[in-house]
Amino acid sequence: MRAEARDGAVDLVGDVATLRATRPRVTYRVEGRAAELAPTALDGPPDGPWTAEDDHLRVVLSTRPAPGPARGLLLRLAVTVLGDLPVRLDDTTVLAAGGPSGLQLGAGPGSWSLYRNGWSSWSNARSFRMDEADPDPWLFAIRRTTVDPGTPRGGEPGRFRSELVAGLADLDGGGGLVLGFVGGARCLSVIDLAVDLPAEGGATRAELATLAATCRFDGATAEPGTTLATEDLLVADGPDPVDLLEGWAAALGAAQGARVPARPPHGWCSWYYHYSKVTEADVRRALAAADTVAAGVPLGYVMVDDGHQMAIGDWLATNGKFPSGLAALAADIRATGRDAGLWLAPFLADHGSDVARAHPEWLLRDEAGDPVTALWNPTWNRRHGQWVLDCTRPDVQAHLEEVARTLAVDWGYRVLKLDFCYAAALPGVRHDPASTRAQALRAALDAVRRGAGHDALLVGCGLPLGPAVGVVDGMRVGTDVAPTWGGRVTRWAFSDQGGLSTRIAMRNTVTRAFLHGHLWANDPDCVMVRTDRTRLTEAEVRFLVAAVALTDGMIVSSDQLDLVPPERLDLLRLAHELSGGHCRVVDLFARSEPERLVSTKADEVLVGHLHWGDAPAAVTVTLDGPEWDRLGLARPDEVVEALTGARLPVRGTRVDLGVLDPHDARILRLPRRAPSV
Ligand code: 9PG
Repeated sequence: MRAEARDGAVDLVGDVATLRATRPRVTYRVEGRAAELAPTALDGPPDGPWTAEDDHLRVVLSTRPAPGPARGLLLRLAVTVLGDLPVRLDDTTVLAAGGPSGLQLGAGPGSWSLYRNGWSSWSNARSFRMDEADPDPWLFAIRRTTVDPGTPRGGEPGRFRSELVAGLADLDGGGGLVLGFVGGARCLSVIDLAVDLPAEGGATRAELATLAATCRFDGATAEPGTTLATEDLLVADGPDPVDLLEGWAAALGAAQGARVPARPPHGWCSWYYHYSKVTEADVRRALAAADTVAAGVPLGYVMVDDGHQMAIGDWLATNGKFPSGLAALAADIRATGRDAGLWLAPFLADHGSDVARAHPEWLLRDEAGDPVTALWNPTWNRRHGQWVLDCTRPDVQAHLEEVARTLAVDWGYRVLKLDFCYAAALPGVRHDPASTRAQALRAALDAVRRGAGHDALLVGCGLPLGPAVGVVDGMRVGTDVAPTWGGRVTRWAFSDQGGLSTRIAMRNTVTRAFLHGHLWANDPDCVMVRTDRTRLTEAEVRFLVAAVALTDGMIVSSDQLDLVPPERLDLLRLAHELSGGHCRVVDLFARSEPERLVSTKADEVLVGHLHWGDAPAAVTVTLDGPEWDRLGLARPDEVVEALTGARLPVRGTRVDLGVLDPHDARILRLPRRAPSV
């Protein structure tokens, strides 16, 4: 891709896609008044950099080739404060293309599919056709934990907002475009796409209205003479939009020093069986079972999830269900050769917590001076919502560091699950007026990392993606699984995003698979294989195992292990055996619920089929000739299906999987030819 100035605007010209007449735009405030720098023309040489200014700001837009295989362009906007008044920066739009000819890609919006990524771990990510609507969840409780309140969606058909990255595919021609920020520690960011749809009954075609990529400075104060730069925006086009998304993830991971474990961590977690009622005895029973009935299942850590704490915010004091205390329990877990893990929501504080009572000045407050409420969770406090710490305060950072040091270093909880982290990035009036919301969250995460030490394993949860890269080792990429699939009522109640639903959780596991190994190890959430206290069918358990194994995510058990039948424990073992490949979600853009996953390993290729449908269906896998060759596959007469053990005949390029139950899955194990030298 190359940038060319034309008539005071910039064109980004690629082989597959061209963005025309893009210009930057900045919204800001001076002495309380809202202003906008929206140049109608940019100055500068044909290949940039290009500038524009008003009385208060000068912007400089520069481009450079992106390193790595993406062959894209990196765009950056630098904003300098002119004059002698401080400026509060709001949105800096690095590029905005507009009008019907603003983006040339294939035959136009009628054949486009947009990959839309959500804000945090729990937020929805999937592809959309242009005539779809993408409203935020209507239920306040779900909206509050999954959506950035600073970037709400309007929800009209044809109006989309993706966070951090967006991909566009031309479903007819096959090519695509990615717009993604390759930094997330300084700014939260959004990509907006608006398409004007044909009028009811009218003959006009869908047309681009706007495509814009924006870094959010959240009103951060910039003093006169200072220069702030946006995160770099990668713009890349190419023949394969799935590859483009993965190329963006690789670029972000490299730019922000991602921590990627050599192999994804694995273990046991108390939450999805015991929930908040967990006791010390439950954890000790799991520990004993891990060495006996479940001895063949790799369980690297044993984690005490939510339910140990005296109060949200007081992480060093246990309640009566943990009589030995946290330090003794960690020592006993570690004595078995496993790592000890602990859940905490480090940036939250309950009304009744010691931390909130002792330090009311630590609480994040709104413009009116009232503490910001992050959520209301009746299992923690029926009467009050949870407050948030202002993590730009040095004393709060010192506190976070000390808590993490005590838990991870002094007591030995080498694995910390950091939950509800979005709270630290909520809008509010902060101690440090120069801090963006992303920087406030990043400072909070950095403090935890400093305290926990370089070797601790930090797993992010309820965490916006961009600021987490480079701090966390593992990252939840979807909403909570549940011992139920989640049918139509769930879909309606959660607006088909967020909430507690194995189906919705597994969709993100698949749609965010390309982040894995580039930004962190993906945590798809726990794999429940039990037969007690569950309404998951055997098919749904297979689906869960298949999705987690094919995407190579963390494999975390959350059953009462001594009650799990041996053949179900075998499924956990099988998940380990099947994982380890590089996953490609073939129909990521073609389907909102992708069903075809290809996991490539050294000696075999696993072809997975996920059946999302609510009715049984006959399924055939077809691999065309070039695909067999590209994957280096031997062409056996029959192949093994991994989840049922069936041997299935190969007929030409087709394998008949038979009739799949609702929410079932199959995995074909295709041996690769020995690599030719
Ligand atoms: C512990 C759980 C588990 C789980 C996390 C997270 O809005 N809510 O009230 C709400 C409650 C729980 C929740 C998300 C939202 O789940 O994802 O794995 O650790 O916390 O409370």
